[in-house]
Amino acid sequence: MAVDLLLGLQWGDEGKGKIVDVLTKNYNIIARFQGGPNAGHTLEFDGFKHVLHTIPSGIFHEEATNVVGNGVVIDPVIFRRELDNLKKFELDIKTRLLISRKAHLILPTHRLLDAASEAAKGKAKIGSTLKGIGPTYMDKTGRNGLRVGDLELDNWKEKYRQLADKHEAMIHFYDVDIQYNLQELEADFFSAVEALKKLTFIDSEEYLFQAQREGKSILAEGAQGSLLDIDFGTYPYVTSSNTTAAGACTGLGVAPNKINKVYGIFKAYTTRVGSGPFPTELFDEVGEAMAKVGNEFGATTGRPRRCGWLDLVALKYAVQINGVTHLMMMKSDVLSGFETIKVCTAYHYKGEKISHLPYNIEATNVTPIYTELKGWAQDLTKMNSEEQLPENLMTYIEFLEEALEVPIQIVSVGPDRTQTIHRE
Ligand code: 2SA
Ligand code: MG
Repeated sequence: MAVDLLLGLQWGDEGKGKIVDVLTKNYNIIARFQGGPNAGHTLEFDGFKHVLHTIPSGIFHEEATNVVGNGVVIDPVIFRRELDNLKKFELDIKTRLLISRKAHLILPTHRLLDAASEAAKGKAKIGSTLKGIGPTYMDKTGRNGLRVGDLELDNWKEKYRQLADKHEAMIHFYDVDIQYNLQELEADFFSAVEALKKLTFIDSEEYLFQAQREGKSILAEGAQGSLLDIDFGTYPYVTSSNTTAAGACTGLGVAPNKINKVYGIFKAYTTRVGSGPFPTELFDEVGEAMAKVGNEFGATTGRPRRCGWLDLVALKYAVQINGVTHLMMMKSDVLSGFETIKVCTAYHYKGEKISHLPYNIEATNVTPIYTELKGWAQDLTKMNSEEQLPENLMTYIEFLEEALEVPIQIVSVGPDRTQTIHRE
């Protein structure tokens, strides 16, 4: 049985959590392969709104097993909080949630290092979520990291101490004013580790080989978005993992030839949280309206998200990098009421018109060239079939499909599970 992927094609917050939740009924296993508590996946159903960070978005479906893969980084403190928030749902976490022994742990000092590094950068800061993501992946590739599997060893605290002491020296090196009480942070960390140890640790790659052999279906759930990919994103304003399709291979141990469908999720417009270039960003009332109607605030940090028109140049790039086979357009309802809808179809770049993503997409380097389409005024949120969608929205959809050369299979018209239109 093959593995399907679900990935964000922009700068994150495309609505991956909602779609995984909608698709989960078709899969036996939902697996996260990268990122960690920097992610905020929002699910809404039965009048409930729930935000997940590290736990896969299939957790609310009784039949699904959820795997936190080797490519993920876990903060035991945040993980415990996530589990506490799930208590009211009375889920059988021990069997429904499996954690890779090879996943790396975020230490309290990783969070402090993240804060110190950002403070030291001043204006050039990445705008990270301050969850310790960058420093943890640095220790992973630097071969110093502490992994979930280490917690099963007697001497893990020695390894912890060594690493944390080194981090403390590094924090001083940054010479910035970071206030913290390490003893308190560590007490919290150690008690959260004990809670984590009560969960089920597995050799996840082996588990997933077996599952495939037994014909089980697997959905790999991406976090953040393709333009935040460490290799292909707007470096250095990116996250520290591969958010694109290849990341699912390394973050789960899935072979490339086992990947079947690649679902690419995008918003009908664009948002970005944190620093970094964003060619179609709007600084006017149109951008403000998108932010307000779309409730564009970070699901993890609460930061306001920057908003702008859809950037087809960037989207096409993401479709190609990931080999997207099915597109899903989210938050179409937010665009209702604009007289004109603009789409960036090319950039002005060094006196030329280009339709690919150049090395540098800073505003000083590229200017978006827009195609204008007619907007629609109808409220989409109660619509439940393609036939009901306004003609101008259908024109928008067809315009995008032609440019991207991939069909748009789902059009989302609201945050709830039920506000999802499936197209033939
Ligand atoms: P980090 O913390 O090192 O991964 O930050 C590096 C950059 O990656 C961006 N990033 C994100 N962008 C959008 N959504 C994310 N998740 C949260 C959400 C973010 C939030 O769902 O809203 O609540 O602020 C996410 N995670 C990381 C980040 O903004 C930096 O630009
Ligand atoms: Mg999010």
